[in-house]
Amino acid sequence: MAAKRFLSALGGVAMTLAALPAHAATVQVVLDKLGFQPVEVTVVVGDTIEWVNKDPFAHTATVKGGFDVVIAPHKSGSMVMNKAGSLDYFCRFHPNMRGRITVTER
Ligand SMILES: [Cu+2]
Repeated sequence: MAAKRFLSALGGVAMTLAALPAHAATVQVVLDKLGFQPVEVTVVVGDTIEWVNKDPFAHTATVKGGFDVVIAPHKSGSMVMNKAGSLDYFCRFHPNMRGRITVTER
């Protein structure tokens, strides 16, 4: 009886851990003076990238064939990274602005 109760409690804990993105983090990338800082970030599946634009003009974080986040001047924009892989992105308005996100499996 006690063992069964213990096992079901364990099951409950495991389910809670799986359901809760308890460790999901938000990683900030600052857009300042026409650059992404840091240029390269590594995150885990489920994490959010938040781009914080300190410039007085708009930027984008754009992945060819992928997402396109427009970040207004002095605002921020974010995107959840839900697939593992490597993403090269750039700003559509300033194509010299480039960055890379590496998303690893949890
Ligand atoms: Cu830009």
